[in-house]
Amino acid sequence: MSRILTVGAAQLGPIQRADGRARVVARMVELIRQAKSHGCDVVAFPELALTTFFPRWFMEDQAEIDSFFERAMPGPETRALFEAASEARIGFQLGFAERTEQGGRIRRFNTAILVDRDGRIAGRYRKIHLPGHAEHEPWRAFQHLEKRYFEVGDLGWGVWRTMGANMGMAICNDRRWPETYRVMGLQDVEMVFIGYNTPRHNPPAPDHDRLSEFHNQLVMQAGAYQNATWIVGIAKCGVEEGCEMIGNSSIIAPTGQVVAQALTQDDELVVARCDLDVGLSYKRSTFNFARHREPQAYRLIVERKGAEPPQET
Ligand code: ING
Repeated sequence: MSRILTVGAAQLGPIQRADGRARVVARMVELIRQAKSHGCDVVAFPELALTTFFPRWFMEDQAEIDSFFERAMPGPETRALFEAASEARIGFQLGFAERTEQGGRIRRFNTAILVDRDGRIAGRYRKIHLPGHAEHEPWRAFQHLEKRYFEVGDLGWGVWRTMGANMGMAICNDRRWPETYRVMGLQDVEMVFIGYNTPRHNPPAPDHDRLSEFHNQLVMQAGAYQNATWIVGIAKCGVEEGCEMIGNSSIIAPTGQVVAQALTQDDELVVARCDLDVGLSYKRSTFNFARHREPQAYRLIVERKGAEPPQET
């Protein structure tokens, strides 16, 4: 008896600065309605799905910055999303900016949660790989101040047994680092949700721009195959406040194949029937970690942060 999970990647088109949360939640509820009509068991939304991608601006007024963060989840404006999903008996994954009081101080994270069919938060992840910079760099066409507005996540990459599968999460830049997938692979993950907001233009390396979708797929297809897991990549995309972000939302099988992909850079539900047992033949052969891995040879990966060239011989 195969274990089929019908998954909806709920890609979101642009959210402008003036678009309130209620308007965005209404768009998300419409995607849940579509997901219900396609028999989806779970729907995944992008990174920072409730607001425009605010790290593109340099801000110093903490109240203005905090206007992009959620103090409660669900909160007054997101409760409608939780209610729509639980009424539809659909679980979901949601990315948002989290402001929380922890250890007697305010902490701010780029967060994603996994919510089951009953509306219960089953898992939480806080983004670890924060790209960009911490200070204002006016030479850039737009800023990328994730290192200024968020702390590095403190939860690691967890894997939770929920909705009949071993599910994990990562966020955007995490998908470019192989360690992200392997930490979850070592927890026998079967499906990883990765929301992203990826500007097409990368000011420090404009020659990479034309390869944006290729790199997006390359890293997720590799991560899926090398860890025998499904990967659901979900974009917030289109032109937000003059800044284009790529779509290319994809549902990728443990074989490494893209089984479904978005066609637009707008709100678009991408659906696939995912057989959770497809990864088994890989976990039992090529990627039988217990049989084939040699951790004693991998120490540099943990002990060294930056690359150090060989000594002159
Ligand atoms: N965005 C981008 C990402 O990793 C980026 C940052 C853009 C990196 C282009 C490299 C090239 O997809 C976020 N939010 O991490």
